[in-house]
Amino acid sequence: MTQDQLKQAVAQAAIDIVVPRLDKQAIIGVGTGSTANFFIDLLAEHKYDFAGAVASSEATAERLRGHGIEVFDLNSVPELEFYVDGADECNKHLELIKGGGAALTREKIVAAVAKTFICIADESKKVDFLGEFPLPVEVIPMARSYVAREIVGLGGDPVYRTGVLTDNGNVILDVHNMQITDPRGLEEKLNAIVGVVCSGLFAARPADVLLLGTKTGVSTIK
Ligand code: ABF
Repeated sequence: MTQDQLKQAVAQAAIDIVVPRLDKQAIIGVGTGSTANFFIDLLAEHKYDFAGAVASSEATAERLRGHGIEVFDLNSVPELEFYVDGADECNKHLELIKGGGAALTREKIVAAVAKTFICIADESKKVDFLGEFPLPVEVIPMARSYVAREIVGLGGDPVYRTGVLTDNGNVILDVHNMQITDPRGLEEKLNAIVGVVCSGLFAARPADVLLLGTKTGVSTIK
């Protein structure tokens, strides 16, 4: 199976969980990236069975609207039963690194609101220790150098992602060379640096379900 076929398979597995639980009032949180895009395209086949979606990025909002799915502002939504999104890395505790697509802050907000966060990923994303994928950190532009120095103090090697502004108008530092043995602790330390908007570590609020696409089928980790 190709990587795209694995992504397609996990997207379908998420559909199989979510769609039977939908009603006409339901609003679904939808993430960003190529795996999430497979999910969006499959979800479109059921667009008359639910009210609409909250998007974790402008790109996702555009794709949803392109399918005729209504996109809601999160502030007008009292609750989200599901949030479905991909990841850059995941471990067996369902802790994640996200933000390769620079949408980490909105993704973390939607994940916080959702009752059930379903992460969909192909097996290349599964690691023993998070951190081989450079950890994205969204930063207020004027704090970039200060935050970078603080991250060096934590043992990381931050690299400014040039030419990228987030949907929130901020910049991204990608932190290399960190083997993350305590994801929750590091998430807390990063959150405490003034000027950090959000880190791509999803440990305080990990996924609830991980659907991992492998060559022998989709495995469900809870
Ligand atoms: C988002 O999309 C991100 O948090 C992560 O950066 C990325 C994964 O993309 P893909 O599914 O294309 O690998 O969910």
